Order: sequence, then C-alpha cells, then structure tokens
Amino acid sequence: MSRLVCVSNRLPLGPNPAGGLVVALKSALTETGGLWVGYRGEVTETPSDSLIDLPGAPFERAAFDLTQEEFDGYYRGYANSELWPIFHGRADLCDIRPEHLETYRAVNARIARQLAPRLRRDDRIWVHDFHLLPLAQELRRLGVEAPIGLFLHIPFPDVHNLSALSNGAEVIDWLSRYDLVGLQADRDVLSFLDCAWQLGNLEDFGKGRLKVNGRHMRIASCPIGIDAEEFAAAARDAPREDRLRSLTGAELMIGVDRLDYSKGIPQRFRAFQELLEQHEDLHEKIAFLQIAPPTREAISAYQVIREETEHLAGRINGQFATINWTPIRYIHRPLPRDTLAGLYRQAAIGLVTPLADGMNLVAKEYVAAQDPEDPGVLILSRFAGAAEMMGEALIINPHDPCELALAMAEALHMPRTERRRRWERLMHVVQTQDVRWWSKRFLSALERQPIPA
Ligand code: ADQ
Repeated sequence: MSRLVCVSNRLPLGPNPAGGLVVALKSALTETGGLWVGYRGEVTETPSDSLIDLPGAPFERAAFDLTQEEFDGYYRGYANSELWPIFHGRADLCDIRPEHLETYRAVNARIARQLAPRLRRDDRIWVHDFHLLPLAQELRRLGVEAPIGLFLHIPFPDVHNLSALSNGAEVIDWLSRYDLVGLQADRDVLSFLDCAWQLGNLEDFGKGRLKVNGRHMRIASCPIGIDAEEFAAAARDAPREDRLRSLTGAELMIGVDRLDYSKGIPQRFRAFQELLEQHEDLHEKIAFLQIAPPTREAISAYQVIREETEHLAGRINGQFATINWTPIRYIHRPLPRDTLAGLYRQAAIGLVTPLADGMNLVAKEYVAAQDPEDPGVLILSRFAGAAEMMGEALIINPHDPCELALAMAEALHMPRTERRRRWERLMHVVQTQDVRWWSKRFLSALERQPIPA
C-alpha cells in the first residue's frame, strides 16, 4: 500500500481542535497512518530550510515555518481576507492587495521545495483547502510525478464571486494541475464547471472527467463526514450537566460555531428574539446556549462580528431576562469534545444556520450525539453543504428571522414519534457517510487516473 501524505495549513497540535478540517483529517490519518505536513502555528524570524519532524502522534508529522511577513500575506491576507470571503459569497468583505497574492504564491513555492525531497515515487499526496491551491503546480515544476489530489473544505464560489478576485482565472488554472479536485457537494461541482467554462478552457467528458486548460483531471463530490460511532459513544458517556439544567430550568437550544461571519450567528440571535417576542408562553421555557470560540481575531471583519454578536446577546438578555432565567448564554472559548458531545445530547434543538458553509460538521455531530429514544431536532440552513444529504432536518433560510423562529417553535412542539422518525434517517446518513467513507471515496477516486479522451 502506498503512503498517504496529507498537507494542510495547520497541524493538529492541541488536544481540542476547534475546526472542521483538523477534526476530520485526524480521524482519517489515525486510521491509515502516513505523513501530515503543516504549519506549526508560531511565526519565526529565521525559518528552517527543511521540514521539522514532530513526533508524538499515531502518524508522522512534519512542520514548515512562517515568518511574520509570510503569515500576514499568505494566511491572514490572501487566504483569509480574499479567498475565504470570496468563496463564502462575501466579496464585500474582501481586502484585495497585490502583496497578498505575491506572498501566497511564494509561500506555496517554498512549501513545495521543502516537501519534494521528502516524497517517495509511490506516495499519494492529499492537499487540503484554500491555503494551498497552487501546491500541485509547484510540486510538478519540481518534477514530482505522484498523484496529487486537493480537497476543498469550503464551498466553491459562483463565477460572479470568483471574478471579484484579481486572479480568478489563475485559481482555475491552479486547480487544473491536480489529478483530482474533491468538493463537498454537488452544487460546488456545478459552480466549478461553470467557472472553468467561463474563466478557463473546459472540455467535459462526463463522470467527472475533464480537460481544463489542456490538462486532464477529475472532479468529484466527496461530502465529508465524522466518526459517528466515536462521537455517539462520547455523548452517551458524558456526565450529565445537571448544573446547567438546574440553572436554565428550560429546554436547551444549542449552537456551536467558530465565531465567523459565514456562520449566521447574529441572524440566529434575531430569530430567537422574534420567537420570544411572538411567544410569551415560551419565556423561561427555552434557553439558547451559543458556544463560539474566537477565530482569526486580527482581521477586522472578525472583530466586527464579535462586537455584533456580543451586543445582540446583551440586548436580547436585557429585553427578556428574569431573575430566574437568562435567555442567551454565550461562551467565547473552545470546550473539550466530550463536553460538547454531552451538551449536544441534552439539547432539544441543534441550530446550524450558516449563510454559507462547505459542509458543517456540527450538524452531523449533533445528530450522532442524540439519545435514540428521545432525540432532539436539527434545524439546518439550506446553505450548508450538509443540507444536500440531511433533508430530514428542518431546513430553513437563515436570512428570514420569521421562518427560523417558526422552525424553533415547531421543533419545540414536535411529537416524539416524528422526532424519532426524522432522527433515524439522519443518523443513517451520518453513520454511512462517515469520515472513513469520505477518505476512501476521495482516495479511490485519486487512484483512478484520468482517462485521456
Ligand atoms: P469549520 O468552518 O471549522 O470547518 P465545521 O464543519 O462546523 O466548520 O467544524 C467545526 C468543528 O470544530 C466541529 O468539529 C466542532 O465540534 C468544532 N468546534 C466548534 N466550536 C467548538 C468549541 N467551542 N469547542 C470545541 N470544538 C469546537 C471547515 C468548513 C466546513 C467543513 C469543515 C470540514 O468551513 O464547511 O464542514 O471544514 O470539511
């Protein structure tokens, strides 16, 4: 069996990864073994010339360094202030600067130079996400011949958004250098084809086989999953947070998201406010726990979303709270995964309402954590990739506070038989399309060489 080499921006270093990519890839690599290459998480003045080995994991890990200038241009700049907003339909939040792109290209070229000597002829190289789009081009320049695939964890933008970048056509060209590009959902595959058609030179031979800018490649929809059995067990074994129940004395509604503008947290708060305005009978009967750890705080759009979230939580609590009841509890830090699992299990409603999201693993974790005898209800945005396979959730438009408030009321009153019927179907999807299914699906597609037409 050939060795699997994964490359991502971040390496898994802490015990509690608050981010979907690390959670999923850790499960996949623990199973297959292999090498994981990524950034160590600290800037340095003098980057090492070669990758630095980091022992202590069930797979090999090797790190690259970044200087402060590289971090600012490559990570904070091009990746998180250009690609992230563009790929989530927020061109208005973009900060386009030529030096971002220049540094992004240079860092990818350096990672390729450090990685190439570590590669073996029969490796399979699996690159992850939007930080590393030019990596295949750089590795090929250095003569690497092994199959290289990219999995994009975020949505693929439509052509109007991609054209808002100064180099939209170059993005398509970067992707054409991979043997396989895996995307989260069918809608992303359609967006990619449209962009390749309009910004590049596309020939489509069917079944995901393409020629883009003269190069053969494959495109596939590979929805990411979770380790459902492990998560269900963690939820079952988690100590009940009795203290939480006695403090709230109410049914629990939970939201768990990095504090990102794509996750729709203020919209969710406004819908909760609408619910409380319309249903006085629910006062003191429902409490909303929002867990939102900090992320990318040096970028101004993230400071704005934090202020907006905290302001709204304060205002809604001020409007409705009583001596015995605080409607919104807001926690701005990561929690251990087993604590999260136990909280999901206790919550009568799971709220997953992003404005745009590649997949959203929280939707799958919430389902896996439920008590089969008395499961809660998942409310899910139609703009999460997860909505393509989780149609038994209450699917909503997160921009419409009335629709979302109605779904909250419906979930609270849903009879147990209907909750069980919906949950069984959702759980079937979460169990069958789990993280192993996802990595097998991607890697077996990578092994199939594109068929020249
Ligand atoms: P994210 O945008 O990070 O991932 P998501 O898929 O929801 O979004 O994953 C978040 C992960 O972090 C979940 O496993 C969650 O449990 C964990 N997490 C969140 N808050 C936490 C907290 N306070 N404490 C501990 N853990 C916390 C990106 C894409 C998604 C895609 C994933 C995987 O944006 O669309 O689903 O990658 O491909």
